[in-house]
Amino acid sequence: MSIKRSHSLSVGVVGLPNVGKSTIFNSLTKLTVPAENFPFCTIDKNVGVVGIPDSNLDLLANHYEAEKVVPSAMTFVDIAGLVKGASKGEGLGNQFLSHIREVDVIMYVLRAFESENIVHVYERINPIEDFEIVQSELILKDIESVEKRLHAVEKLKRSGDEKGVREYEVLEKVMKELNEGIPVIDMKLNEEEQESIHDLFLLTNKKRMFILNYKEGIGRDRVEEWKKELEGKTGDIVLIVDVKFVGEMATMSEGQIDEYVSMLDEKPDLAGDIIKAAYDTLNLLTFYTGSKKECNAWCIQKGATAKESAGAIHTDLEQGFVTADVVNVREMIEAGGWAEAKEKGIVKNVGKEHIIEDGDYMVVLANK
Ligand SMILES: Nc1nc2c(ncn2[C@@H]2O[C@H](COP(=O)(O)OP(=O)(O)O)[C@@H](O)[C@H]2O)c(=O)[nH]1
Ligand SMILES: [Mg+2]
Repeated sequence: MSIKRSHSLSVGVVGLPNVGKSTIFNSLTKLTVPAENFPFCTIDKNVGVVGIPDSNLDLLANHYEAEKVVPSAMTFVDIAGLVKGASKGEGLGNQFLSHIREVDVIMYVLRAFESENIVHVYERINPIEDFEIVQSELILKDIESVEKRLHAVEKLKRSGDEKGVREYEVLEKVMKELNEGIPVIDMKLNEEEQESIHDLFLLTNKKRMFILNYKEGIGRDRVEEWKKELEGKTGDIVLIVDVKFVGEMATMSEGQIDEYVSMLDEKPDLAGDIIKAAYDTLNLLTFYTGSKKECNAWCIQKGATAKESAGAIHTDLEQGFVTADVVNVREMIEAGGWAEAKEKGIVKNVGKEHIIEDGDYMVVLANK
């Protein structure tokens, strides 16, 4: 398994025009806590980094009375609407497809609301078909990439080069399934096959999650049915969100929000729900480091070792990794602190192959 060592993972907001992508993007940027050390920062108008609210990190920072608190972050990219023909450059298609190449997870926003004023490009409400239209464009783009690579590998294959022959076989298999309309992520490729297409960064090889942008009036039953159908088709997480309402909430005062929310069963938590879904989609966990100077939350793929996790903090810590001390962050604080936790015997000293767990607090010892 290859583990991405990064403080920040990125989510691309993808869908047809006029489905609520920018409304979501804008709300996310407003709804996440803009604390001193992790302001929402807009890199450009379509890219934003959101600090992930985290109660464990709050506890830890409080415990150390930390001077600086750095949460793990999620980058959102508002990718302009894709339409039929985008893969051939229709609209500004091609350019935006290249933005998708850079994200870790594709968040499809699908329209499940009616509106006389806001035109649906295909003049009907059908989120399932909309998903298929957009995904087809990504598939077409992948076909292009695989085709190019097939040509390049053909010579190698003809020369009898063993690696070339094998790669050609994999590419042909992928090509055949793409032509049947199957995205790479659903092809159940084994590790070796994944390895040989890795460098192509295929668009449909990315993890997906879905937002059904729903408004009363379309019928809750219908939306629930679409959700089930999408879940069945993809096996992915599908959230039903009233995007416009959440967007409006982002501009309301605390008092107005309380008044609104008192009429609902529970407070909608768009940022929290989306971040949790993205974490689950990417199979991530959070671990912590801390001192009086600085407390950090880090995210990494489940299954990562102590050494790989050290690499998320700093590459030097991974290269020089000797050993690590690990304890659940809440248990450490409940014990009264690091020294007390050690005394109590709940701190484990672990080697490089030890698998890190969600909520671990870690101190790395490394040769620099
Ligand atoms: N009626 C209604 N309008 C919405 C909803 N979500 C978004 N909109 C509106 O639809 C238009 C397009 O939204 P936008 O977020 O810009 O869509 P994008 O093209 O996907 O980025 C805007 O005028 C939004 O206010 C919704 O749930 N209901
Ligand atoms: Mg937009």
